Amino acid sequence: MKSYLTKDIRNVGIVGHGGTGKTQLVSSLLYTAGMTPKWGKVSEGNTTTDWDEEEIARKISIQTGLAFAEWPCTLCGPGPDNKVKINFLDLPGYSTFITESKASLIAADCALITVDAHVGAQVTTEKVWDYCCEYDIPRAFVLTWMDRELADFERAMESLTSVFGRTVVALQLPIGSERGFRGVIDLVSMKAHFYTPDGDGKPKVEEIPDALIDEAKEAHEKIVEMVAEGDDEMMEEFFREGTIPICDLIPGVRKAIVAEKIIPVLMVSSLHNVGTASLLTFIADCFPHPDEHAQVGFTDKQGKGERVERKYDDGQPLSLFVFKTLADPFAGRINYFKVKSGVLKNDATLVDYNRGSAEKFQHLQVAQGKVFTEVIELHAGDIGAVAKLKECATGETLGDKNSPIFYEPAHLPEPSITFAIEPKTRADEDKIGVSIHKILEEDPALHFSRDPQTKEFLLAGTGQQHIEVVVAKLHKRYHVDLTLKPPKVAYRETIRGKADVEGKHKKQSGGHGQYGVCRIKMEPAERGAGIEFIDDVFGGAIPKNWIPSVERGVREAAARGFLAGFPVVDFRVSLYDGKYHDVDSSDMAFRIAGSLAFKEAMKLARPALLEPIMHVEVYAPDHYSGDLMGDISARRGRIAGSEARAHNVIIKAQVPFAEMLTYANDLISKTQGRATYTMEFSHYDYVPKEVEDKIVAAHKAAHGEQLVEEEV
Ligand SMILES: Nc1nc2c(ncn2[C@@H]2O[C@H](COP(=O)(O)OP(=O)(O)O)[C@@H](O)[C@H]2O)c(=O)[nH]1
Ligand SMILES: [Mg+2]
Repeated sequence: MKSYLTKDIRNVGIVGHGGTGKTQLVSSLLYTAGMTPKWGKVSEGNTTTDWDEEEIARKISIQTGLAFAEWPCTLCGPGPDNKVKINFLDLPGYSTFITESKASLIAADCALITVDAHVGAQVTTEKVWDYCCEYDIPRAFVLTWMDRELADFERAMESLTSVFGRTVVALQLPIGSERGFRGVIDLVSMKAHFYTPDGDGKPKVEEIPDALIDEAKEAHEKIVEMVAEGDDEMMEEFFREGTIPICDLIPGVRKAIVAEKIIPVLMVSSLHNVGTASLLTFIADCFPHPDEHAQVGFTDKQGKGERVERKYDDGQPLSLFVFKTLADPFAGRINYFKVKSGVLKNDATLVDYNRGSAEKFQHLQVAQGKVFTEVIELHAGDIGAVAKLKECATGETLGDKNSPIFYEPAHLPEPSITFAIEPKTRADEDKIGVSIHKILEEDPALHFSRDPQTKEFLLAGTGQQHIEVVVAKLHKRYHVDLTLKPPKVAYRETIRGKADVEGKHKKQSGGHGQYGVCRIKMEPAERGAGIEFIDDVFGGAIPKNWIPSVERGVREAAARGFLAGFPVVDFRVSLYDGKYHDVDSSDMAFRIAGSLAFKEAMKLARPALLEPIMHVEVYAPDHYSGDLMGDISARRGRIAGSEARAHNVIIKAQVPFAEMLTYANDLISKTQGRATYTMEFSHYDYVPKEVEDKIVAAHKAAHGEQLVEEEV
């Protein structure tokens, strides 16, 4: 295949709410461009970018899919050499897997945000918009599902401008609506593109039908004004001629998009292949090439040192950034990377700057979904794949050994839910470490650890579905069988009152005795303070070297819990007096005294349970509003507010995490899957008394009553 120069490359991230049709769109664009002989459908499980077995089984995207199309660019003039290479990053949209989108969008230089033409902007639409802002990439909206019942161009535009502002502007008008959607009017060239539904995706270009001409002219003028604004040369031309000729308008629109002065809106029916060729031409003509996207590297991994300027330029020293690692059970590890500067040649040996090791790039490839094609070189800005590097993984920079540089990896949120997993057999337990390690390589949103107290294996991720997918992968790829236990709520204990007590440890059992006495005051501290220990001993009532022993005794006892075995936090202890014995006192004696004093104090200081409270946002069609708010109240939630968004409502609430464990499934069944929600940790708050009683009783039933008097 031809090797494309930087200016002829477009790296497009496809992002948007789950189910808006990103994967189907990429599949139809590839078919229209003649890249795939067969037209893949999500419903048939044969699209190019959802090729993983979990994706096919669940009919949703879970990980980044890579693909590319070659398509003519109008600005490059006629002839066989006028094609550009469009790299697509098909990114997951369901909230559980959105971290993957953020991690891979870092490789894009522009983004298409898909929006359901019936629903308008949704929770994830705003979220991916924020990612585009963070990476500072130009973007366009694509209205998808234009063929569906109740698809409504004007209402979708209203929704987008109300959420994202007046820079959002339509570059197309629909021809026909709902099942009669037949094409688009290109408002830049002022031509009508008529498509045959379920055809080859290429339009017949004709004059604009009379019925639409007035509307089209008005919309065209609006674009001209927006493009001319802030551009002196164009403004002059505009005033002189009253308009801007179409040959100057395409570069003008392009410039405005690249400068993020306008956010264009286009439209398609991916399922019926209407509008796809027009969209490809838009990407080739109006989206930036990599070198229009500023990049910066650093002299150190943390990005705290000096900046190093680099450009997407073949003439600069070679560097590349790995944005995604796949753990393929057959091919081994595959790394997706973006060439950030220089030209990468097949068989090159590079230095992995993060590890200081050498890596050989044998069999340089480009990916069309799971089909890899070898290439001889990749120019600055292009995206490629390579298998069998020794160690290198996501987030690392490689390059020329003489010109080290580090590119900052994506900032990903912490996992929000933790499950304990239990190997089914001894053989499973033996295999678990190695196989999970492979999955961790391809999934930066996953954390694996072991509970130091219970010795349970813990998997933390972005949601229940995320962990279920990991368990399914472990089973299918590595034949490791696990049982997923219900997630645990991380309760804490604290005190509401004060206490002033003595802890005395005295033992005389022949030979050496043990003796230590401490007096402490205990009181609540502010939320989040943890444990504060103050040394208030005067006149050597306890020698200096035993004071840390008392503190240790208090902290160890606090970690074991008092009411129900959860760590006690947010209190202050001041040690103000005590007694010791020249021979019988020891570190151990004072530790025990500290622990006894703590337990004594807990009895008096009105102990209480704390629970994590989550900030929850639910997004749903507005007629579910009453129902959903009632449901949140029933979950002990507090509604913080609700906002109308076109025909949808956003409900914001604070809800105890313990009541949210079943929410994902309950919300689907309450709304036939038409609502979505996001959830993040907000703060800790007291558990209501009747709930607390139940938790304490359950703990006692499981662990017996020995808590208070147990030995250190
Ligand atoms: N009628 C219709 N269905 C579509 C269209 N685009 C996607 N779909 C369907 O919507 C579902 C979700 O599509 P998919 O591409 O997986 O969405 P993604 O989550 O955004 O990648 C699939 O069943 C598609 O067949 C469209 O333009 N029209
Ligand atoms: Mg998808």
